[in-house]
Amino acid sequence: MNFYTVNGSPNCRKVHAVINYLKLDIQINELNIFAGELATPEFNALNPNGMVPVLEDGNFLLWESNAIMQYIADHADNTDFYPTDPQQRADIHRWQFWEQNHFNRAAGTIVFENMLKCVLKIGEPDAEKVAAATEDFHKHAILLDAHLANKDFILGSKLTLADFSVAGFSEFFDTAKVPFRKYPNLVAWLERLDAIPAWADTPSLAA
Ligand SMILES: N[C@@H](CCC(=O)N[C@@H](CS)C(=O)NCC(=O)O)C(=O)O
Repeated sequence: MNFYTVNGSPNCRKVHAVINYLKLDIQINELNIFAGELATPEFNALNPNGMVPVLEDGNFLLWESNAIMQYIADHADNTDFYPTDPQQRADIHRWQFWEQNHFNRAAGTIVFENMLKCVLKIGEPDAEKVAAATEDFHKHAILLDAHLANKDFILGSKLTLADFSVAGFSEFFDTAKVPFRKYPNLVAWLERLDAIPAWADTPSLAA
């Protein structure tokens, strides 16, 4: 299998961490977004959205980070990380939908406005967008913090795909002033993740 990724992409990091955690034999192909490598006809044939991550398994092409995480996790023997029990699977999928539609949509907007715009030299943060996304973030962080009150990980005592998905943007939270430090259970959970080598050693931005 081939994994196409861009250094600095939180959605790619999520997949890359799964590859490392499950020790999967998948070829990593790093693309340079600044050199236009996501805008070529060749890359468009892999993903017509022009986005990473992408997985290629023979003739099968898969985009969308959470779908890729599920697919590759099914190739491992580790049934704790992506259990086969239908309710546990549905629970993981629920959190993966939630992170894309709510938590990381809010966090990702703050990261884009407060950090990426500066890195990419494409203007100042839009204060109205930051304020709206921050309000939204608090709403979702309150829920996550309460959920994690007596759990080590999102599904309970064991690490699963859900944790890597929801934590996708976390390495940028401090730099981008995402107000997560108000939420002690959320902070403690991120610290537990950072103690897992496969997660900690797979940052979006290589040190
Ligand atoms: N929902 C998609 C989002 C993918 C996405 O936003 N990828 C970004 C990098 S994190 C990208 O490729 N951006 C390039 C562009 O928009 O031109 C997923 O989870 O895979």
